[in-house]
Amino acid sequence: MSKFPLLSLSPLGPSDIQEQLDSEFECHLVGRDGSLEELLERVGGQVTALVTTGGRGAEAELIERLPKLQVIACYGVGVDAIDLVTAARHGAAVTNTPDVLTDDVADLAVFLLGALHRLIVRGDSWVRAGEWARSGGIPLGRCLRGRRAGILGLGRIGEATAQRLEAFGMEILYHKRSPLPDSNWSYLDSPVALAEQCDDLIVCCSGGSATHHLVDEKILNALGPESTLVNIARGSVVDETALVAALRAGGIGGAALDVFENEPEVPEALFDLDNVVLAPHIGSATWETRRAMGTLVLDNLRAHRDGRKLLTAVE
Ligand code: 8YV
Repeated sequence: MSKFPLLSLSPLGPSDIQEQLDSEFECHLVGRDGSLEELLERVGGQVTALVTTGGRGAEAELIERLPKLQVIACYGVGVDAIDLVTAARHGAAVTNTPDVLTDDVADLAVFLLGALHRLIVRGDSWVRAGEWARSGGIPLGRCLRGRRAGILGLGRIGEATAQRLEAFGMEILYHKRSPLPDSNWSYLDSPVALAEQCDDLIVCCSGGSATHHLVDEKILNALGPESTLVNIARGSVVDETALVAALRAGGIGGAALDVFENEPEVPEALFDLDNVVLAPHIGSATWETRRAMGTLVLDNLRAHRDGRKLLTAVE
């Protein structure tokens, strides 16, 4: 069988997954095999598949330079950075990696919220700096038990996050397009109403134009100084300028963030705030999950190459 030429914008997770991709396909990897521009000039006219990540995506200009493109395989669940309209116009199918990362991303939401309220990061710095012995303990934290978690976007990741937080004794409130038919979780019919009612707003919705700056100054005001924000979804969902202003002015009580508007840039105005926990977009970043995501990318590419139905096509 002739090898299937593909352009990959990023290596796939654990190295054995990338080795598998290299052995089964004619993989042209940006960085390793040349710059994007060099590879586009060299093989852009032949490649039939593009491998990208949730963060990198594929813009219209790139898709348009791949005239034989048939499939875009995204190593990530979020496809908001892929120009789906242009892909469809070019007849290119898009696949992503849902389900396999749900648990890790939901776990991280809980860990971030716990780290924020129990002052884990602050305590770590305190110990390392010798302040425990010098100055005594750090201030008291807050327990999760009894707080109201507001889940903004109750899809797979939102639901898994809610289940975990419920196990910590939190009350679950949520907003999505329509309420769940049978649930003891409380439905709020707007993001503002959710922000007003909850203690911790957990952003779990998809990115993209429909949710761009959904969490704006109005929502942050509705949260108020006793409440916090956790974002494990996409940086674009939160108006970062408004968030920084609210945090600096004490307009909200704190934030734990895994995603940012212009990754890997993070506003320096957050660095000296004690009530902020920052993570470098690690929601799915475990060996186990990255292996499962890489395997799913491979399986989708194999299915396409062999003329079988794609496993996880984005509809
Ligand atoms: C990954 C993600 O960080 O799934 C997504 O949409 O943002 C993350 O899981 C990314 O796609 C892999 O680099």
